[in-house]
This record gives sequence, structure tokens and C-alpha cells, in this order.
Amino acid sequence: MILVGQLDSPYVRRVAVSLRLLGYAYESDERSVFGDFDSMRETNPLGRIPSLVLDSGETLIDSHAILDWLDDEAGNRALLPRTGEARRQALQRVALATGAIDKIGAAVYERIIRPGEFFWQDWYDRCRTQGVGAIEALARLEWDDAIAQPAITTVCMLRFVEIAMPEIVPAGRYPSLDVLRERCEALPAFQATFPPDYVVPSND
Ligand SMILES: N[C@@H](CCC(=O)N[C@@H](CS)C(=O)NCC(=O)O)C(=O)O
Repeated sequence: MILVGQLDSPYVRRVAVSLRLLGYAYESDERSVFGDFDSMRETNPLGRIPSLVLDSGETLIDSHAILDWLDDEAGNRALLPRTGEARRQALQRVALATGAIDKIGAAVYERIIRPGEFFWQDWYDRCRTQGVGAIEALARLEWDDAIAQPAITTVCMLRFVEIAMPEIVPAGRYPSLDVLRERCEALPAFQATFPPDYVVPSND
């Protein structure tokens, strides 16, 4: 199996962590989603990451679809509950976490992709507010000890935000999320995929 994408993408990382927690070996293809755009489009017509190339040669795209396949393979070790209220609640947490990635990600793209003279402050502020709203909602929830998809995705999201906009998630602001992060990031599957700090470029 080949996981396509770099671990500074929280979507790639949540797939990598899930594969590792479930004991699946994979190789990494670390082409850049921006630098290798044409080649990436041959793997995924959307030119996005992650993709997962299965041993059969089939290519799965989008972390949601990849993780759905993985849970199907994993049977009773699946990282999301199969049905009912437990599944509904877990998917709501995942939706808040992936929503935060999308909105903080959009704000970051506004800063690093859009040429400085076209920077749109109102849109940037709106995206940031939406992302922070999702993080606050996650922080109000109770978290048990389960290492399942809601925790995996939330912890990957928090590390992404910590790198991209550290002022949003300083230690101590969201104590319940600090506890969740500390517990998860200590595990081998998280340590092996921990994205290092990097300076996010700016268009100004
Ligand atoms: N819904 C997708 C979102 C994937 C996504 O946004 N990936 C980003 C990297 S974090 C990407 O490929 N960005 C480049 C682009 O969209 O052009 C998923 O869950 O996989």
C-alpha cells in the first residue's frame, strides 16, 4: 500500500495514524500537492491529498473514503462505531474537526496562496472564526480514553492548527483538548507521524 501525501496535511496524517493503529504497513509517497501538481493529478484527478494506492493497484482518494474502506477491512476493530447513536455522535465530532481543518486551512491559503495585494481580510476573519468555533465546540465535549477516529482526527487537526496558527491553540486555553493531545501524541502511531514545526510562508 502507498499513502500519497505529506504528513503536514492533517488529512494525510489521520489516514497514516489510522493505518498504523490498525497494524497496516504502508509506503509513503511524499510528492508535494503544490510542487508536483501535474503528477499528483495523475494519481487523483482533483490534485489533492491524501490518496491510498492499494496492493491491487486501485487508488482511493479522500480521507473519508479511505478511512471508510479501512474500517470495512478492520471489521470489529473499526475506528468508527458501525451504527446508531454512537456512530452519529462520533461523526459529529469528526465533522467538527475536519470542518476546523477546512476553515483554518482556507485562512492559511488566503495568507500564503493568494497574492498579497488581493488578500481579503473579511474572508480570512470569517474562516478563522469558523475554525475557532469548531475547536471551542470540541473543547466543550467530554473525551473518554478511546483512541478512535474522533480523537485521531481532532488531535491531527490540533497539531495542524498549532503549526499554522499557534495563537489559536496555546497550551492551557482548551484543557480538555490538551489532555486528549497529550494522551494521543505519546502513542507510537502518533509519534511516527508527528509533523515537525515549520514556518508558514506569508504573502505580505
Ligand atoms: N476532503 C478531503 C480534503 C483533502 C484536502 O483538503 N487536502 C489538502 C491538503 S490538507 C489539499 O490537497 N490541498 C490542495 C488543494 O486542495 O488544492 C479529504 O478528506 O481528503
